[in-house]
Amino acid sequence: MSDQVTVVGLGYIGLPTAAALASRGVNVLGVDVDQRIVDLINKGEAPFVEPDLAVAVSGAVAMGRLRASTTHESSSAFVLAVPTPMRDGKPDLSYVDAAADAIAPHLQSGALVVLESTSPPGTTRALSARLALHRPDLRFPHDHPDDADVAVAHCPERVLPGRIMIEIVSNDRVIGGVSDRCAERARELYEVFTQGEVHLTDATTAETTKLVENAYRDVNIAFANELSLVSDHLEIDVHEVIGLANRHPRVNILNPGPGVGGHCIAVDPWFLVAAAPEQTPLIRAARQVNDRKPHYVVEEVVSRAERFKEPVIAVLGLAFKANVDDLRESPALAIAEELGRRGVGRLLVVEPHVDSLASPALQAADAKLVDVTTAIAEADIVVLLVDHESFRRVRRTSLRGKVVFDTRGLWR
Ligand code: SAJ
Repeated sequence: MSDQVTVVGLGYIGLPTAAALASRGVNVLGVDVDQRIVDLINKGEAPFVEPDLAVAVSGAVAMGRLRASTTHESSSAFVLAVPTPMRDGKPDLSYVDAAADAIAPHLQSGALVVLESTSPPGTTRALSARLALHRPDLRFPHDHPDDADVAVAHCPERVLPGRIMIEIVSNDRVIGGVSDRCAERARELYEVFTQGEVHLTDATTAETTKLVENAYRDVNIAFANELSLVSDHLEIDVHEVIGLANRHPRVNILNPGPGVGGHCIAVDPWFLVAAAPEQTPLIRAARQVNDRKPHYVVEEVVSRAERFKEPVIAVLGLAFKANVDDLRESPALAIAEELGRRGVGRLLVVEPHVDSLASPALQAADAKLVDVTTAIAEADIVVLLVDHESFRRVRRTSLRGKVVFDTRGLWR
């Protein structure tokens, strides 16, 4: 069997993982269904913005350690990093199933299959069973824990967008094997590039641990967001309240914002709710608190706009969080679009990480993408939605005479 590692799915997790392995001298085949992504990578280019990724990809491709393809080959290990979204209130595992079906014909005795995608409890065992259906000639660990031909494990990604290339190496990893032997086998692969500690457990515990990490953050952000509503109601400054409360040695409250976005924190807690609906009222409530926050922000802007005849509204930031170009599941984008749909006023949008407004709702509202200085100069109302570093540098004097709605507390 070749010593090649295949990484399936060349997105925000798969490509950095492929580059990290390749940079340690592993021969990596990256497989993706998107020909455009495959072509870019083979030219040594990264298809999305992430600090240090482009240089890692171009180096790995130039060294001949990383190549991309839309088709599979036999490999000693397969790492699945495909999306696991929520669809119609349920985890959608169709991409995991499709990846399993695609790699099954290429499995040989001794191969390792690792699921990195954030997944509901039980997914890795089900993956083993699905592979077994395709390959009755091989023994799989859900049926043969001690003498399987193929090892199957879960190693959830835990990297923070914006810091992926650092965290992919430095974070501790949790590896859950369908059997103990599977976990040991996966450890060998991850120790090639991981400097953090590698912790072994069973697959269901690893799956649940990952969901718990993101639910923990979601619940804590929801607490901060709820405090922002309480403080508005009491007409006090939530950031001052939190800052003072955090002076207590055992209190560490997160930052309120316009809502929770991205494809992880806003999604993963639902996997826990789906797995244990009766046991998760708190996690569900936190999701609802965070999901309601963008609507609250819209209503607040609408009420501030009422005193202007033809209000000009500057919306600062569309990304789902600071210093990234990722607009997926972004509360800031949702707020800007809703303001556009409601026709609240003339919209001036600032997002330093994009060069055009692709959103049909913003186009229909005739929103203009402008720089921050122009937006503030022309605006009656300035709504800060994302705490991008460049917004921190805005001169406070330029805000004089404007109605300022700073949802992140950046300009306090
Ligand atoms: N947010 C706040 N207030 C805060 C912190 C965050 O409103 O105090 C908002 C952000 O603006 C953003 C959302 O929450 O809209 C999520 O941002 P984030 O930075 O908390 O997390 P993600 O989604 O970029 O990455 C998370 C990370 N998980 C944890 O920190 C527990 C990362 O380590 C995971 O690998 C990633 O999810 C993932 O892929 O699951």
